[in-house]
Amino acid sequence: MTKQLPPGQFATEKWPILHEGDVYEFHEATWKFTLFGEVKEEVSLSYQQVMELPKTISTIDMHCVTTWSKFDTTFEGIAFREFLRFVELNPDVAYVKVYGYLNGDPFGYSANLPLHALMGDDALFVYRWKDPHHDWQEISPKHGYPLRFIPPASFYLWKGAKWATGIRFMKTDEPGYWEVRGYSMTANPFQEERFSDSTLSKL
Ligand SMILES: Nc1nc2c(c(=O)[nH]1)N[C@H]1C(S)=C(S)[C@@H](COP(=O)(O)O)O[C@H]1N2
Ligand SMILES: [Mo]
Repeated sequence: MTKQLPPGQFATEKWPILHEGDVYEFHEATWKFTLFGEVKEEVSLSYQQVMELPKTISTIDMHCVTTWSKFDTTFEGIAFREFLRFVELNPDVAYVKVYGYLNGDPFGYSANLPLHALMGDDALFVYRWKDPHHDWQEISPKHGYPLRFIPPASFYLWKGAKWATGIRFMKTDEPGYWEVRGYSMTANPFQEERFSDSTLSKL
């Protein structure tokens, strides 16, 4: 299958590393994953509880707003939808924020996404990967170990929180870490939605 590069992107075989701040150091005893916001009851899951969830393997393209795209990385992880079994959503929940570690703050990084876009096999909290040049291996600490969100390819990769720590359910859309700093709320690479103010894309 021939794939289309989104406008303004180039293909890379390597998987570059990009993030703000330091690299999270995993300690199973203190690690937890929290489901909160517009839910009947907030819940925190242990590492063991998360790793017992059903696994999904899928091949997902990554498009970074800094213009590299990496096709055909195969990930093993837990589909976003598997976490819905733990919470009863309040009426009219339509958006989520996926949170990740940033510089000592478990909820320092976040990215907003529409809930309806995350129900498939291509919205995954991942812990292993492989590609045509690499055999199965753990997600490295720099790529987000022990659990890293990979968004569907219809979103730029900043929507994929490394060192994922939880999901907040929301009735209305709310900007995350990069969205507050001028990046697009909707972030579709095929529409080249890089910045929230489209005049900035001329930079
Ligand atoms: N916790 C956290 N997750 C993050 C970031 C970050 O700074 N902190 N950066 C994002 C950005 S801007 C990109 S492009 C991707 C890069 O992922 P990679 O380094 O695995 O390629 O991670 C995203 N997830
Ligand atoms: Mo990025």
